[in-house]
Amino acid sequence: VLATATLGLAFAGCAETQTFPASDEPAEPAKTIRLEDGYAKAAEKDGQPAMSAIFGMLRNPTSVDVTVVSAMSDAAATVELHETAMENGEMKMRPKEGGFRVPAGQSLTLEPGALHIMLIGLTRDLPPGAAVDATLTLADGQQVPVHVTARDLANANETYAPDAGGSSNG
Ligand SMILES: [Cu+2]
Repeated sequence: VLATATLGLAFAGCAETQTFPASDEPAEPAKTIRLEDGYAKAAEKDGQPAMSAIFGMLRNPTSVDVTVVSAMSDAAATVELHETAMENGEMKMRPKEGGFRVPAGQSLTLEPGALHIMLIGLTRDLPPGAAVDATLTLADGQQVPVHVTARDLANANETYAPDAGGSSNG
């Protein structure tokens, strides 16, 4: 009789303990990527060109590969995921095919002259210190908010691939 009672208790306990063990970890475990040490290039709405970009380190603390497939921001009419590459002896940037893939447990650096989140057609001036918000969309549909601050970047003026460059507008 005693054994049967204990077994019954064990079952009941099992059914009630489906929750995760208590811990002191922050409420939000790392479920997806995040942008660390992010910043944007300070630029003017009526600048020539009216473009900026977001840089930083995309860190993926999860156990699965994560791919950023697109991005948007209220600071720009168009936001593209860009890479910079040598073309005919000139550094040019162009949309990164397939987006930004961040392998499980690794990180991907976005920096001037390399991968970056391009802001095309600025909707407002982005002076140094200005806040820039963006949203990254992942391959699985998740959306990751990004908050960065604009700063002066003297050496982040690249030529956008669709524009041959070199001509002066009158
Ligand atoms: Cu670009």
